[in-house]
Amino acid sequence: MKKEKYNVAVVGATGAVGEQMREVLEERLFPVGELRLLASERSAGQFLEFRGKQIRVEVLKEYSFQGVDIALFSAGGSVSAKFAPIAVAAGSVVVDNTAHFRMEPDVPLVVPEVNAQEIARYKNRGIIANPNCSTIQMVVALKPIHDAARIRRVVVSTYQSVSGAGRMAMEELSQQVSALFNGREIKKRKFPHQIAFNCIPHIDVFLDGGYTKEELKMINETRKILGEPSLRMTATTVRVPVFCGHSESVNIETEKKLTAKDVKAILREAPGVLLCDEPEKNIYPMAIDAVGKDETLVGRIREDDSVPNGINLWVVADNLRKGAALNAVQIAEILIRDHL
Ligand code: NAP
Ligand code: 3JM
Repeated sequence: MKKEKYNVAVVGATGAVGEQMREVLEERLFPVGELRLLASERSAGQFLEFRGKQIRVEVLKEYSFQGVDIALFSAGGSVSAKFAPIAVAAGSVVVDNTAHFRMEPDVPLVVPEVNAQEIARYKNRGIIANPNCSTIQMVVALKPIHDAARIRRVVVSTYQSVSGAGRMAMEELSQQVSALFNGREIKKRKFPHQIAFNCIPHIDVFLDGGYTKEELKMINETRKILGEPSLRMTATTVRVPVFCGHSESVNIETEKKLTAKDVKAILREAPGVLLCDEPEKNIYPMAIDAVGKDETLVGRIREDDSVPNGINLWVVADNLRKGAALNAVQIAEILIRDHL
């Protein structure tokens, strides 16, 4: 018999993503029985609101998952590495927001608008991985184009907001702006350089070949989600002094010719996409407009005449919502509807 309510744990509940998890669960009327809010000793004892009630934040422990049906993890890779298997052993299904399990072949990597059918494979390990924020919004825009004309190559450059690096990173941008206006010395903790009034072409660590881990995440995750292991793709990921909302310049080449008009018609109907493309009225996607929205905004659609079948797009979404919490909750909704 189907349950009416599900006990949900949010691991990393006090973080930038964790906060959005509570908001999205409440907004979408997810049938939550008990909500367990878990974090480190640093913030245990704090109270956070959910559906008008104050819930006490508990320290994440081995026994935290007793009676939990669904555990939403966003407390970093090492926390997921240790505690996701513990949650699964206690009977929870884990939706993990970190990079830790994403590329494991038996763990489904899911964006519901793109590959919801993969959710059924949660049974392998009890874990479903949520992709990187920059990957999610891009594949929401690319999937319908891929279905119509087969994408052969992708070149993406990102303009990623500081909220993607967590709460402290947002604080760092605020403090640097204030310090610079007041003639004080700036402090650097989360970013290797001043982020205020700057762009830093460096997200996550540098790996082989001069790429950052964030760039390789985008490439590998896109291939896995689209089921195209040899898709030709390259990425440059850049941190910009925006608080929330990631923007991306995406250049694609397709097998079949599509005009800009064709692409607009495809994206107008695409699930999870909001077409914002009226340049004559100065309408195009912007981070400040994407914040708080569920959709991925797509605009600046035009043909790239430097190659036979080229198209340029500008893709923007709320990285804490569609890029993290909303995508995870959408996965959980399908899980309870079809599988639990
Ligand atoms: P954040 O604002 O820094 O929050 C981190 C959260 O993790 C806090 O609740 C923190 O609790 C908790 N935490 C840290 N270490 C812990 C430990 N040892 N045990 C228990 N809880 C611990 O970071 P965020 O932006 O929310 O991101 C969290 C994670 O989600 C990232 O590390 C990443 O893997 C993933 N993610 C983030 C995004 C994004 O756009 N931000 C997108 C996709 C995935 P305390 O309050 O106790 O410190
Ligand atoms: C977004 O493990 C960590 O410290 C988290 C690093 C991180 C990640 C990640 O690799 O899981 C910060 C922000 C992500 C992500 O979504 O890939």
